Amino acid sequence: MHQTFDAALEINLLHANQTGADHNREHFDEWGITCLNLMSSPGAGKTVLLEKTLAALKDQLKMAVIEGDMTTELDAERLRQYGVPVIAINTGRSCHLDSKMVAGGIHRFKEDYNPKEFDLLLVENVGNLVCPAEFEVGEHAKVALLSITEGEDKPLKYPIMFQEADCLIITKLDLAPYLEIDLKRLEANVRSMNPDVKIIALSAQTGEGLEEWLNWLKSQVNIPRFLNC
Ligand SMILES: Nc1nc2c(ncn2[C@@H]2O[C@H](COP(=O)(O)OP(=O)(O)OP(=O)(O)O)[C@@H](O)[C@H]2O)c(=O)[nH]1
Ligand SMILES: [Mg+2]
Ligand SMILES: [Zn+2]
Ligand SMILES: [Zn+2]
Repeated sequence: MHQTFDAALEINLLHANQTGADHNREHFDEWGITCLNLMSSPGAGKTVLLEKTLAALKDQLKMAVIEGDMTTELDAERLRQYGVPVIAINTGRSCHLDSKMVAGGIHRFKEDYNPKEFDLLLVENVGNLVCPAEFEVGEHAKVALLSITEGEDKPLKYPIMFQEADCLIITKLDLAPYLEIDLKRLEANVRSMNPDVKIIALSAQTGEGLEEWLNWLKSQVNIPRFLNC
């Protein structure tokens, strides 16, 4: 929930958040961990995509997850079944993760594990198409997800996340035959604001497009054994 109605207050809030994000980034860089921040509306498919990702890459990459949810640990419990550390953060009334919450999570992670042994930290943000994009958490890249059931106009109506994204995942491609979505228009809407964004359309259900996502993900992880791939 937003606590800022005043522009000056909001600038201060974002400035304080940026200081925390810089702190987190120093940890990630010291540990040699790549951190990605996954963001979308509720239900676009973040947790399902993480499940597929953990299952596919668990023998290739050492991964951990920060799972942001307002109240429950339902998603965290789903992901723990893949045998990776999952740090659950409940945000209470807040509709996004901020850098201070993530700092709390990574400090807990550091107490229980040796972070230098890890390659990739995947952050699942709270389901919300607006606020998460404004609050850096120290991530190296932002991944926005948009399911095709949401409509091709959403990037124009909720621009910040789509302007900020390094990678846009269009999800639930298997549902295309049942909808009137114009995927070309959707892509053009995103490119009008963010011409260089990487766009990957996939279905976690059928597996279509998943390989492209996994390859992009691996390209973000700066570890020597992938340089020859
Ligand atoms: N048909 C279809 N359904 C999908 C796909 N990916 C996810 N879903 C369904 O969409 C619903 C929401 O998926 P989640 O992964 O829980 O979505 P989320 O973004 O993590 O949701 P929040 O954490 O609540 O924001 C579930 O019922 C999934 O089974 C897909 O590729 N195809
Ligand atoms: Mg989820
Ligand atoms: Zn610290
Ligand atoms: Zn908000």
